[in-house]
Amino acid sequence: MLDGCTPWPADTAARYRRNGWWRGETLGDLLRAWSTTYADRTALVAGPDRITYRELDARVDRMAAGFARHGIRAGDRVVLQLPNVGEFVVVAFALFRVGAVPVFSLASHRASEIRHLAELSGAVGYVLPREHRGFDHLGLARRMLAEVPGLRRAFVLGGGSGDGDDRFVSLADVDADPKPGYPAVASDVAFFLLSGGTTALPKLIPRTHDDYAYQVRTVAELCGVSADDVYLAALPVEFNFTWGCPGVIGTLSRGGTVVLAEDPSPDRCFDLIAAERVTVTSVVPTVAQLWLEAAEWGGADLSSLRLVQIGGAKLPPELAARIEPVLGCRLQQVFGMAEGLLSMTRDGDDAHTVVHTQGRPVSAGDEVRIVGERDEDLPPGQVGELLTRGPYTLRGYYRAAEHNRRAFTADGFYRTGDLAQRTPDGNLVIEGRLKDVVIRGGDKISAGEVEGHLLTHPLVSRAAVVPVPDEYLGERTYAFLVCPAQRPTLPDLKQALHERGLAEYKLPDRVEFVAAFPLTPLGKVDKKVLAAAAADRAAPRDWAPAT
Ligand code: OOB
Repeated sequence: MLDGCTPWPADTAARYRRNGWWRGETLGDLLRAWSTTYADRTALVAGPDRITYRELDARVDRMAAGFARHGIRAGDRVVLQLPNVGEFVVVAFALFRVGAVPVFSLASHRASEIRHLAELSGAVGYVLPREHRGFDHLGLARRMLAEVPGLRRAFVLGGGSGDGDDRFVSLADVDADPKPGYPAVASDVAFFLLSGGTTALPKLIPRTHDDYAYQVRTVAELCGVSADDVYLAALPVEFNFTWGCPGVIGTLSRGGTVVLAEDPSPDRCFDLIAAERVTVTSVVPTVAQLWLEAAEWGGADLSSLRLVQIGGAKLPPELAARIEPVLGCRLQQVFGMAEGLLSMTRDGDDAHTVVHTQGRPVSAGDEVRIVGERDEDLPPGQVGELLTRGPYTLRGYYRAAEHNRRAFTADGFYRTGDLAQRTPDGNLVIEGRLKDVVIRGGDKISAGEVEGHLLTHPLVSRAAVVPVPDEYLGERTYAFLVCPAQRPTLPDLKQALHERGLAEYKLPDRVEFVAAFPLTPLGKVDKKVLAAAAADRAAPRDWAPAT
């Protein structure tokens, strides 16, 4: 396995193989097999483009050879930042085939995030759009190539640099005659997902070919995906939910059709659902709410939908109860994480289970513990931290030995930071979380990361970021600041964060200045008190000055 990753213990890996869960197949080889079986069926619909399985496989082969010709080798890391376009799928599989490892960045990431991901992963390449939603990615790439020493090449969708710099390659020129025999290995890392962020900077989650192929096969089976299904990728494709739960890969594994939406707005998605006869899709609760409102207006033809998966953040039961009657299809609640574990309600579940729980883990190999403060197992009905390990859950973040000692138990359980209880009939209910994260819409924002940026402002001496409940986004970001000398203006603060290259969605929605922070008996900032005060604007703020 790639240096810096934590492999599963040998006896555990052997058991996963013996059980037929890990089959020694790489994702690149699997695409070849699917394209042989489903040759002339439509694999991908993206904008005006429709491509068959055979064409997809051929494009992947040519691009893999193209990457090899441009010096990308097995084990090389490549930051992949593309919106929902067909090229995302082609690039990802081309890199899988070569044995190179894409790092799935978000299209909304800016200098701060891309620099960190490129440095941490030791990336040699960066795949990006020339421009997207008015943002000059090419300019960002120029900066990254200048600032990150190991980064050698930028592959640009929509053209090269245009000024003769040969480190910039047009993605269209990543094309060569295919050659057989790439060295990708199934037990090795296929790609990196990003952690939802409990630490100041995002961590990299290694996903192996073996573990991801197993996840996708299991979920596609559980969701009854067939060649008749049409999956709408409404959320960003690089999100684990969209990519493989069953998502893009799960649909391809069964001969179905993947339709890529530029954004999850009801306007765009309802047209695609009607035109392409979409049967399955996955959204976060915020998007589900927008879809419900739009569907209640009437006029949309959603009759082809059979299943809407909702996950990524807490789905309020009132919203859950409206899904089936308004959208006219089954609801599946999904509790998942880029790190691995997926828990889902099932087709045969009764209405109460589907509306009020997040279902059960998808694999017989998933081990879940709900524990109290001393890591003791709690009985059903009691709320504690959810720990998990299993055949598609990581054993360690990439190059993060110190953090891993805290994030995992000695016997390899991942501490999710989520608070959950198990119902007497074995379903999980997510009750909250211990980790210092704001879940704004579907986006995970690390409080520590935003605080770190706020603290670089010369007028800010202390910063604490907490979630505040929001009707539309579920949560918003609320920043408490201590500025003893003088208060910065809001536009000034926003501008400062912007200049530091922080992605837009991480900017605090609201800022409040206080004289001091409330402290816990151990002298730590008491974020529970801060969060309660943020939720209740009328609450007193007379916290004693910190000593
Ligand atoms: C998904 O993955 P991530 O990595 O962006 O975020 C994981 C975290 C979980 O640890 C939990 O805190 C929260 O998001 N979460 C939920 C939830 N689903 C995820 N909290 C409450 N209820 C739910 N249903 O978000 C993700 C990955 C794959 C499939 C679905 C979601």
